[in-house]
Amino acid sequence: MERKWWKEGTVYQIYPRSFADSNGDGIGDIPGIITKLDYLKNLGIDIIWLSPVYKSPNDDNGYDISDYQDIMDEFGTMADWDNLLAELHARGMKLIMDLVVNHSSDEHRWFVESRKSKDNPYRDYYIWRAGEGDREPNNWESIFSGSAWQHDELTDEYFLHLFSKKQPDLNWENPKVRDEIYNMMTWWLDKGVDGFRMDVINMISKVEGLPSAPAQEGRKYAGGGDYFMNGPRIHEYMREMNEKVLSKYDIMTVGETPGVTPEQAIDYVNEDRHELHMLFQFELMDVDSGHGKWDIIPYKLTDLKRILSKWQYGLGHGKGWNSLYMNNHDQPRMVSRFGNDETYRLQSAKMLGTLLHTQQGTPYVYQGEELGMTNVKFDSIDQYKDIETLNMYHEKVHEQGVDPAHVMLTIYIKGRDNARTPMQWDDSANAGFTTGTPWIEVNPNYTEINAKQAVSDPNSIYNYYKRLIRTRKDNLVLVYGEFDELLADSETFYAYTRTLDNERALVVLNFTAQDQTFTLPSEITYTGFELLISNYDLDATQDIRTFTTRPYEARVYRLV
Ligand code: TEU
Ligand code: CA
Repeated sequence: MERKWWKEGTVYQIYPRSFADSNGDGIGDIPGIITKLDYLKNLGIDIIWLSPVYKSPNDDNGYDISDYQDIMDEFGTMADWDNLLAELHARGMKLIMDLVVNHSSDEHRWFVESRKSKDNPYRDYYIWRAGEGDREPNNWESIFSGSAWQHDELTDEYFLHLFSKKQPDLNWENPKVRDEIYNMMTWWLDKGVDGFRMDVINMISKVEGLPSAPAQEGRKYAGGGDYFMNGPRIHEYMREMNEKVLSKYDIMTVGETPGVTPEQAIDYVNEDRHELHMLFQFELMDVDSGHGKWDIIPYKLTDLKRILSKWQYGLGHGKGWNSLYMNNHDQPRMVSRFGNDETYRLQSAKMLGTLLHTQQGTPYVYQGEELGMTNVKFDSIDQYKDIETLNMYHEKVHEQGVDPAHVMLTIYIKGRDNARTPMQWDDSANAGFTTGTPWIEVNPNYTEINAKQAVSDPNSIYNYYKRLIRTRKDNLVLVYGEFDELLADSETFYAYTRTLDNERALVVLNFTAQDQTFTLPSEITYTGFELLISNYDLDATQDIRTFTTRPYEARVYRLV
């Protein structure tokens, strides 16, 4: 076992727009983040992943970048950013930046040039095609609704955009594009950043000829994922990036890779491959998706466990390394989705946190998760800001005639703005996020759920997370130990052991809102045990062969 800082550390994701506003314009900013670093340090965070802070017209809140080497005006200046990095490093913390290079903004100077003429030197920086008659070059659907192609009058051609039409896809086939990107990455690394989270990095290689996807009945466009996810040249690009850039620094890399299986993941993260350190898998995020994310289907605990355990076994024993997350800026709030955000909000948030910090992999905490922040239900679609949500609503309600009330329900369950309401710092106006008018409304439950309350309450989710992070650090078996599942068929418990040489830990999680009796399978033998952490008060000397758990109870023992 080779120890690595990016395996032992805990990552905290900051979505800057919604984190802390320092100047009252209603938008979170870098000086605001700096004022909260002690709060994060106190929690035990080692690594910050900062969602994009680059220059951007904000069609997709910074995931549409118009200058990769400058800072968005609303967020501050490069001097502020330098200051952030210095303040983090002074506290022994690291910073990883979001790298969004599947696409840029249409306001990036490369695209401004590219659209000018068919023989512009930047034309081939993007993916331009002639139409099929008066139709798009193929039938791919944009992930943000409608066609993935936009017609441009000036040259009468279409450009590809897998996301919004203000996010044209870069043409990775062009070696000049790759060199520009590698140079830009090197520039940031030389400034001292500690790694990258790579946005939809498994979409950068498209199948040659860009073939149409099989038509879907009653639908104008179809998902083209088979032709742009894990495409033919993806590993060539990843190895080139590693060789030319990543391998020269002691950094951490995590690829965001929708649709990847554990077998495919190994090809990205196995050490011998020299590509990336870890990936964000989406199988858990899709556990409740039928035909696409907005078709919400029920699932059982065994479905959730099957997915997580498959990834634990799939990347275990040195084959790879997992990233452990249950929410981020694109997903509903973890406690609302996988726990119980009413009667058992505290207990279930702590139980889910226990799961994330006791499997093999690097845990990611999304801002507000440590407070048990919940989903939001705005009355009107006008209160929503997210482009994915708004495009979907428009298409469903105005083009397909779906009942708006039904669409609103799906937004309450799955909409990205659930994660983007402002961070709840205290119970003053606007949750202490801003003295002005926030760019998106705060969740009205901030009077009860906020950081000020949580930091001072020994029983809070925040203080439990603090202990959890400490416990993982103090017990390397929880970091490096191999995973073995117990009671895989149980619809009540998720239980597993972790084993590292002669160290062993046992994790028992009650996923229900009832008291439940747990019996340790007889093949697990022990001569003694020590309670490492639990979300309930309990008699730690009580034998563990069989015991009663309370709603959403979590226990972690060390076995000897
Ligand atoms: O998201 C990638 C992605 O695949 C999205 O479809 C994501 O799954 C979706 O938002 C869930 O509804 C990344 C970023 O995380 C996201 O914020 C960006 O909007 C997107 O890429 C484009 O850059
Ligand atoms: Ca601000």
